[in-house]
Amino acid sequence: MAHFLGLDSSTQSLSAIVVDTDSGQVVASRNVVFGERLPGYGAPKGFRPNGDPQVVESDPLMWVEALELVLADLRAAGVDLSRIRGVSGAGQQHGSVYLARSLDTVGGDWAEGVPLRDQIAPLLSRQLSPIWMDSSTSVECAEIAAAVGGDARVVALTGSRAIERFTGPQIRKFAKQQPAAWERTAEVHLVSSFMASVLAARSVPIDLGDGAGMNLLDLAAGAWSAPLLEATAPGLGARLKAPVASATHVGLLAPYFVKKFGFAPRTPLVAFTGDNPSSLVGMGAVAPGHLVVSLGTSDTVFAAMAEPRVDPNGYGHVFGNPAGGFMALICVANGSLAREEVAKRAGLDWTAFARGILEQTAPGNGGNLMMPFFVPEITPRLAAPAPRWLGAASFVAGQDPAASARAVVEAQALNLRLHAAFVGEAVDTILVTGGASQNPAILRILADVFQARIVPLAVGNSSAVGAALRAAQAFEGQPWPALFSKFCAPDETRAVRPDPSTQAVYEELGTRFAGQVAEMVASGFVKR
Ligand code: XUL
Repeated sequence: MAHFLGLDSSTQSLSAIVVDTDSGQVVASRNVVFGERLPGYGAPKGFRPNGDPQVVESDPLMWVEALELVLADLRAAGVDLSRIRGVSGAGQQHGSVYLARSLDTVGGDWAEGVPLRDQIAPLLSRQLSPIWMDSSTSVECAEIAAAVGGDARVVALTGSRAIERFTGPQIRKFAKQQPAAWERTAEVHLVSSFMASVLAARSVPIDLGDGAGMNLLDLAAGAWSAPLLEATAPGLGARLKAPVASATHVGLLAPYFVKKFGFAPRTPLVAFTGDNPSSLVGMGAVAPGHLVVSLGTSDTVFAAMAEPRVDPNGYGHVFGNPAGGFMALICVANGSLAREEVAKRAGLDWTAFARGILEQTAPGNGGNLMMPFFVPEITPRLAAPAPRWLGAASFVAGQDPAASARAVVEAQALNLRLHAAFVGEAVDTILVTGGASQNPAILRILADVFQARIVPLAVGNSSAVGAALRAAQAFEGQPWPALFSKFCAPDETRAVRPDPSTQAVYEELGTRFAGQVAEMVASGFVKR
């Protein structure tokens, strides 16, 4: 029987899923939530609180420890890891790990009996990794764009403007602010390639899917762009391996994992990719024509693209499609953290949150509109946390919990709708994934705001599923449609149809929301 392991190292947790491609069954899945299982890292939500809201960092050793925990959890659950025929994975995009020695110097194995984190700690040239929520590099973005001839050239080469959270601007800031540590850095990894390298105990290259989120990849050439490398940091080209296609067989699981967790000797690894590209696979959406909304720590909207096309408004990105070609994406930073913040202020658990929306409030929320921005926002570009409220003066979370719950979700859906045009043509069905897609009230609001049928899949965690399917496709050569029919089936029992009678309400609210966003952007919340 053919079992494949998919891993997903995301902002708040690390997940693992084992699929059996013969039976079409999910054999097991486990999730290690960093804040719960590894509280010693001081990162309750997966990143370290920082006095500056624009600086967001995580400890890569936390990811390494979580990797050992999740594999131990699978074993403890009775999963026979010796049956795994291939492993791949995904990582939160854009985050970077800095190493003083290339992981190739590790030589393909870790010392037995010594925890991995203790072996990797001395290799780091920077203790903390900037992650995708960091928005502190506006200056570096402007410098990079100026050095290569302007924003339009960065967009033409990489598919995105120079973007604060993207790896190139982050590398530039590090090299400028800590030149000695940059000098000591021998190798830079993305979260995805770092996790793959840990498993291989040697340096695994970045894939084209995730590599496109760095402001360094020449999309047309599928290679690092010489002018961008040069504009970013001295000697950067020597610190990155050439990027590889996502289906590349990049090595073998180190014997350390074979001995400790019972994998078969010489278990092969496929290149890891970004969580969103991996999710494109896990949603069965690698061909154009499917639109996906992912509701996680970040909310994203993405779709496969026939030809690379750039966002005239500067928000959208072009990443690599792991099945070949490209994908379009927009990303909203105020996803689950904003929903959780409102739920907390309103004193609601998720059941009460959903009930408040469905039973105690009506579409349009009596005209109450929230600007749902609690951390610096990517789409639209807003520098400061700016919880702003419109409507009745008394409308404050805590005083009207149900209305607050509806307000945050309606505003988030309107924000996605406002900015999603670049990603794909209006469709009558939208696939939905991510933790919040379990919530029927959120699906109802999405259906009504987008006037589209909202369809979750039967198997959750599309990013980890996508990783397992990529491993299966690479090693077994099974066609994508065969894998999708087994693991990406819609859950029609939870699908939600739009209510046409709500259309006018959301047109009116959407117009007000767009006006308010324009006002915020014009009034100095914008960074540059
Ligand atoms: C995408 C992005 C986020 C992270 C979160 O551009 O920044 O969706 O990938 O995991």
